[in-house]
Amino acid sequence: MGSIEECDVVVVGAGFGGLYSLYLLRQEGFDVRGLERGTGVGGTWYWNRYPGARCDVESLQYSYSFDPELQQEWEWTERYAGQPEILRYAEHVSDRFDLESLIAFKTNVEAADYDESTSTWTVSTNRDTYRARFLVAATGCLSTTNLPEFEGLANFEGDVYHTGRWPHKTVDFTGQRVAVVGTGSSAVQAIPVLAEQASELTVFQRTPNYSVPARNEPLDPVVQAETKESYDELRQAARVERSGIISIFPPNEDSAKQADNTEFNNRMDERWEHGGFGFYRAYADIGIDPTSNERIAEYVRGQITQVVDDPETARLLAPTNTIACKRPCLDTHYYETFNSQHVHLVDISEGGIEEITRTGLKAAGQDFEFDALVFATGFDAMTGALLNMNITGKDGCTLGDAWSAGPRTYLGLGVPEFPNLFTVTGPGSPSVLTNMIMAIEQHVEWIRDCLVAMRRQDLTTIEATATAADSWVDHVNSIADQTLYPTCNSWYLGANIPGKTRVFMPLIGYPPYAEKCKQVAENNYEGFRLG
Ligand code: N01
Repeated sequence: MGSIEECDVVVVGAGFGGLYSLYLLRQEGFDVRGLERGTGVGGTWYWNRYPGARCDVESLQYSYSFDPELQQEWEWTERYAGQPEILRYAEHVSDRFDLESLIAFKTNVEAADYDESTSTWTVSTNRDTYRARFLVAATGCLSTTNLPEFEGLANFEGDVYHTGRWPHKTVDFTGQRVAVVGTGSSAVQAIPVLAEQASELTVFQRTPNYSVPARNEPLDPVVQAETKESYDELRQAARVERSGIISIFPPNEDSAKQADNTEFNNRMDERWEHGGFGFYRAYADIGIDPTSNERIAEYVRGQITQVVDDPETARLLAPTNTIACKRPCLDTHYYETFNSQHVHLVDISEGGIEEITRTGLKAAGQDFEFDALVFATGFDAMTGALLNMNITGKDGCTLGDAWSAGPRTYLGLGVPEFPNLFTVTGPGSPSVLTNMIMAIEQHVEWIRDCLVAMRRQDLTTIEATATAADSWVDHVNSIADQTLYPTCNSWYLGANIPGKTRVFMPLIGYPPYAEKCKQVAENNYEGFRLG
């Protein structure tokens, strides 16, 4: 039985959200503790060590902006940083600002209970217990892995991996027969690298995904130096851009369906050749007009047909659903990989994985034998990590019960019946639909300002009102309903997890959201009850 530690704030998670929370709250004189289940900092980039793991936001923009010296001194080596480099960056930030001394590692939150009589949270872990006025959940949007309950999985005698829980050692697949289940962003990154090692690589695809080339390359030192010279302008421009990312292509206002063929093809070719998410901003109506969307989808299908030699494989790889209503993928030679003789694609859209056997698996009516199974089956996104903490608020109300019809937050920051709990990039905030680090900075700074304002006014509790949360959830949904996002079975909707309530979780539109948060604070935290 561990000890009970008293502090002002407990921050759960030592990824980018947790590290920045610890830094800012300590700076304001709060006694703050970090709890992290891993043995080191980095969050997403600590766990997702699968071959090929790489951020698909460009490195110069997927980084903290809060400290001018930090952003000047850190040197990125590639256009898109790989996982080892991002993890080194997180470790550097932790060392530079001496954050590790605030964090208890290998510490898993087992329960968090709110005590109304003292207005404090008791956070129980596998080690010590913590009692704090405030609880900040910086637990990440994609941190609870989804490993479906495949029949017979325990019987498999080879090695089993999940991309989101990759072992902390080098895994060498040389000479092995490897299966990959899933074709989302993680698989799209891992498959080309696994194919370099495996003797046979078989990909089991339930739904094909659209992917655009990343065109990763060593970062040009001149580009890096020029960016650093005008970093403040770049960051400021990103904050008023929905994606939080500045592309070399300015966002266009015109419609894809109205473009003439030559203009359309030239524009799409240029963006395809340049690579990156700028492709999806070629026309303003990709996300709202089905005809425009289909025209861009058809362009990508055309590219797949050109790249993939075998017509049947190309047909299977070509998605037919709305483009970009699931999270788009960026790749390095994903489609090309299927031209290798030892890489096979199996369509499991009809029957799924039927069974895992001692020596492999059964799917599409066939038996396959493997040395290793790699599950790239994604995450219980946005709510999984929060619900796993077994949080209980006022009157014994559990977060699981409060969210049985889907997550209900105000601004993705506060939850009615759960006073003094803050969710960093929680459901109902733009989070995964914008540059995550930018979204994290905005949230953590808002929380810092809130706690400072409360201290100044001698207040001890803050709780989102039910009315504010209800109208916020309606607002999030009404914006999503104006787009094509709800037309796919995406993890944005929770549709990837059997039994999860289907509701669109992130908010579309970062700049108005940040403005709204600012106004709420200026109006003395309108929509929150202060006590
Ligand atoms: O997970 P996913 P991911 N049987 O949920 C399939 C971020 N990310 O880890 O589409 C068979 O996208 C599932 O099939 P279907 C990014 O935001 C970022 O790849 O449900 N297959 C799908 O193909 C991304 O969106 C980077 O039919 C099953 C796959 O598994 C998010 O993380 C890199 C199945 C899961 O795809 C999640 O990506 C990587 C079953 N029972 C990830 N269940 C960056 O570069 C699921 N599947 C920043």
